[in-house]
Amino acid sequence: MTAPELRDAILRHLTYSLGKDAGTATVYDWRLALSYAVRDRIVDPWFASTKAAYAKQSKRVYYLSMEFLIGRLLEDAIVNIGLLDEAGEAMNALGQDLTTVMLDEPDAALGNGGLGRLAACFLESLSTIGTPAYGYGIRYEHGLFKQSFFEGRQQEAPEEWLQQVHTWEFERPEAAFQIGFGGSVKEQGGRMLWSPDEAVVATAHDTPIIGWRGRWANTLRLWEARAVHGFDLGAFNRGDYFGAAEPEASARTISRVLYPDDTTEDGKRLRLKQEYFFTAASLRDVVRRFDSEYDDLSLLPQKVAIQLNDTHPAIAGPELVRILHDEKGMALDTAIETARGCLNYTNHTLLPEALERWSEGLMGDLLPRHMDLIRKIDEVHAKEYPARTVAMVENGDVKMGELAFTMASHVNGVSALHTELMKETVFQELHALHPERIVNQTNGVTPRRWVLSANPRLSSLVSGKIGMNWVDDLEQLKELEPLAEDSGFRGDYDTAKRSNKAELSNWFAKTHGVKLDPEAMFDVQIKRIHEYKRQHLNILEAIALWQEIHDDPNGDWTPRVKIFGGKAAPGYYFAKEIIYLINSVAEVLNNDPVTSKYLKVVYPPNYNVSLAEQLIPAADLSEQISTAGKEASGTGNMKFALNGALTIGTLDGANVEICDLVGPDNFFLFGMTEPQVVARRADPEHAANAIAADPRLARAIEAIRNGAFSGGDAERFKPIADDLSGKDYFLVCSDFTDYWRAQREVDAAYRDSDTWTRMAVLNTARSGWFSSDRTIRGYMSDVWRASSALA
Ligand code: CBF
Repeated sequence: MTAPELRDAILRHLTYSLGKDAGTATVYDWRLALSYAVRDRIVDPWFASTKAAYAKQSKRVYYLSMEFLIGRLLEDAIVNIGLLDEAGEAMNALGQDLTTVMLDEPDAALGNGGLGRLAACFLESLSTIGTPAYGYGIRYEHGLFKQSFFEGRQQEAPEEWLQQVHTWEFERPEAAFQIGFGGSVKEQGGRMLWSPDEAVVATAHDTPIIGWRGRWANTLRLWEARAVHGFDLGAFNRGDYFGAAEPEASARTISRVLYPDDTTEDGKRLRLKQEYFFTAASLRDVVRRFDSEYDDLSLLPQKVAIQLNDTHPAIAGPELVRILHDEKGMALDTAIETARGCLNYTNHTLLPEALERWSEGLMGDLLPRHMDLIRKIDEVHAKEYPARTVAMVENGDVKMGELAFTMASHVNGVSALHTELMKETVFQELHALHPERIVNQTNGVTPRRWVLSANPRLSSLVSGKIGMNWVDDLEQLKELEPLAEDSGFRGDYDTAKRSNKAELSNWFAKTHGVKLDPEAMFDVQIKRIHEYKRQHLNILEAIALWQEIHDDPNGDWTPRVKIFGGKAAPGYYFAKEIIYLINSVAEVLNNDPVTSKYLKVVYPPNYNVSLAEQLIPAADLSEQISTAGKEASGTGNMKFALNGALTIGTLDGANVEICDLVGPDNFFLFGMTEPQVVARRADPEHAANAIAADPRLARAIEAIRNGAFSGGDAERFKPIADDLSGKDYFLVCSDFTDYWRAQREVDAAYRDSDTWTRMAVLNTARSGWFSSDRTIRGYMSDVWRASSALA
């Protein structure tokens, strides 16, 4: 498509789809018109892909996930269909700026963090590779909350992405399934019949996901909950206006918000309803599609691979058994085997609080037939493995990890270390019983979004040297390795980074009124706020550094800006205290006339995918400082390394593989290893000993305790100071001294700009393995046994 053709298409949509005149159209109108024009270009390859999958009778992959953190879609689509230049020209011809128009799109924040963003990267890679696939999830009316700060504290407001027209989706009223809850189970004619006493309708909304070069498009199908009988006219006519709308309001609750607070019983009930709602609708859809092509259910595992993204859709095991056994009449044992042949489970965390458990009472009440089947599945497994001591139902709880494991053909971890720890800890016994089941699939990120689009300066530098094929085959970045020794290339690489930093500084000045010196090191920690991720270790180091600069204001300090970004779960008290502390420290440091030229702390609110796309290309240093053994993989760490930020990190998650690949000389490693962490924690005095051994650490904690960041109020951050010097479960104090050492090495390295750039180039050149295309190929061969339909 040429630029003039695209311009005409945009104008056509502006006029006939939106009913707007070019003279009065706003940026929003232009964005919608452009999106429709681009979407038109995707529909044909999308249809062709669907038809090809049917024609070839391909095995399909179904990715079931409570979260798809897809972010903005317009730029992704334009880039993948190769229309970036044409779109720029077309918008210019219409008197508009393409970037401004693209930035007008709200982020679709249908996820919390890594797990949801991984799902989005996987969808794009599946389409790039040409694997017939569907993503299935929930069309949340409100995605992850909007974060703001009031006097340094996190405030949460509802996210409203659907208040604007969502141009990418197609509603499918014909693809709707009734999903039941509660009720009872009775035997009828030798079969168990579940009669729910409550039901909602799951309605499909499809978004095409186009792969790189526009050769294949898959579907993200998100379910919305609606009432079976929408509006109660009788109640309305009686004057009961609220009652008339009640069925609709109550049904819609299910797809209203991402992760409702589940600290209350009602919250838990709603969350389990959400999980069953989208899983059941998706499985119905999968079986319906299968039935339309085949009439032999034993073929199901050959034609269908279902990936459970964490335990959230683990109810898929009993639900598929229920469909096969209760509805289709398959023998129970065969139904269990057939379901297992289709299902696979990814574990994303070993944190005990994140391993889901549902009380038998709740499960039995909401899903009585599933509760029976879970007990049956457990019995069958126990019979097969009589020496087994772990059960799926224990102390009145259904353990979803055990259920997912037992009902899966393959179970995977998301980095080499995490997978080994899974075998040794949470799934130790199940692994011993099924030693072939656990496989590793280290995470990856899509290079289209995270390098090509996010970092155009680096991308054009790379493409100018090695051509464009790295975008399909990221390991080709290896060809840049010799260029690390080429001073001309290093100069260009450095210029690209400096320009990214200058751009970010301008943005900070414009949107937050903060002036950042682009010459300073940009030291970035962006991720969910969690104790195990240890943002408090980072801010503690900032405090200690601030104190040292004060001691020697004329010292040879390396200017640094510490940039934080991330949201805390609304009910997570300690994480919110950490946010409050960071903002309070920032207030003091940034206004300190002695130190602020060397050290600043900034924390832009409402961290999301789009902000990550801005921050990562401008970062010099990537903070990956979790307590070893706690971060399953991380994916931000990969994005930073690809974009030439050096990592300061522990041997945790995929940091281990990053360090191996880029080389320990190009990585600032510190901290205890996982076995050392376990050993250290056994010493009840670990924090006190660490503080006693490091006066710098003692002084920094003392400053928090005595009110240096709270106007003298010693109570304000007492919980943090007490935790650090007391329990300190995540071993901030025990790792502080080595972190400080590594940070000073970072300072020294940064002062030698040429050496720093050489290290950065090597990070880019050696991180190509972290493409999500590689990860998806791994799943295809080791887990799904699926192939590309493009071959
Ligand atoms: O595997 C993707 C990511 O998932 C998490 O975010 C999760 O939700 N459990 C982990 O915390 C990350 O380590 C991991 O990269």
